[in-house]
Amino acid sequence: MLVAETALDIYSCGERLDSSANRLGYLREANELLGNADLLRQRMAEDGYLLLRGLLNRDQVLAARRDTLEQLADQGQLDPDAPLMDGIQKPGTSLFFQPELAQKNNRPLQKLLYAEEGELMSFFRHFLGGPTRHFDFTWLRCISPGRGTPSHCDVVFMGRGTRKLYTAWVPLGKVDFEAGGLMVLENSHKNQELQKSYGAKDVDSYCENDPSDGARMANGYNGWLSESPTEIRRQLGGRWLVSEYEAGDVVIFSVDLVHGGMDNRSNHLRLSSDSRYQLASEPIDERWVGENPPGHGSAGKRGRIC
Ligand SMILES: O=C(O)CCC(=O)C(=O)O
Repeated sequence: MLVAETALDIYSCGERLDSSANRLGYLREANELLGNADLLRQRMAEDGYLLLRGLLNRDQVLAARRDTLEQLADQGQLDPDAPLMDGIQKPGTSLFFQPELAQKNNRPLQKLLYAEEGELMSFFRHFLGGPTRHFDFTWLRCISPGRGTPSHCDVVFMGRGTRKLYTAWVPLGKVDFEAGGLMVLENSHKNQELQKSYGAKDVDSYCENDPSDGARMANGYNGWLSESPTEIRRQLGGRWLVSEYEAGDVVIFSVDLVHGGMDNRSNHLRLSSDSRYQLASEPIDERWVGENPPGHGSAGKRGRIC
């Protein structure tokens, strides 16, 4: 099926993406490779991502959704007259990033993402070929109607350990094109120039001896590659690849892959989590581990002489 035939209306950062067949396409599924770790690794090298439909237990995903929405309801963020599981906000509130709702032990989301014998950890042991470690910090997103996440690569936020680090993007419930969801830029993980320039940055590092870089730090460099998905696609080539998602689906991708979020044009919150996995034997980015990971706070900043 050609995207052009379906007249897809995809928006990101307020821009409508060009739906020509050479500019917009669908993510391809990798489920048929699940039994073979070599083929999964080959596909990852080729595509920079793996879309795995129904890998996760749907009931566990919905339990994580319910628990997250209950926490938001307790905070008074949801419309009390709407069904909880619809995730309708109280008028006048705006939400985006809610990691603190995911940090507590024994919550359904923690079990879904990190239980040793759960589907995700088992998948990563198979895919990575050894004992696996995950970051302790979980990026939980409850995204209000409005703009999605600008284009970026994860490496600039978490590149102080191994580069063989993978993100699992997990929709917490159905995410159709109206609600948005993850989109990735085809073949961008193979762009050596990008990796040497943008991909060598670290959002929390700054030049102690360079006032302009220091100033940039003080202003809070946000790590985005571009806030125009149209312009970055024009510069880097490839197609934006998109999909609708169901509870249980997961997209696993490389830290070098350019990706972003589609705008949420629905009337409800879009819930998803992104979590990170690597071989336990490889170096890990210290900003994202421990009981209270320092993250991008002052303890995570690193000055250097440039
Ligand atoms: O869900 C989104 O809006 C973006 C997700 C993302 O940037 C990530 O998983 O790294």
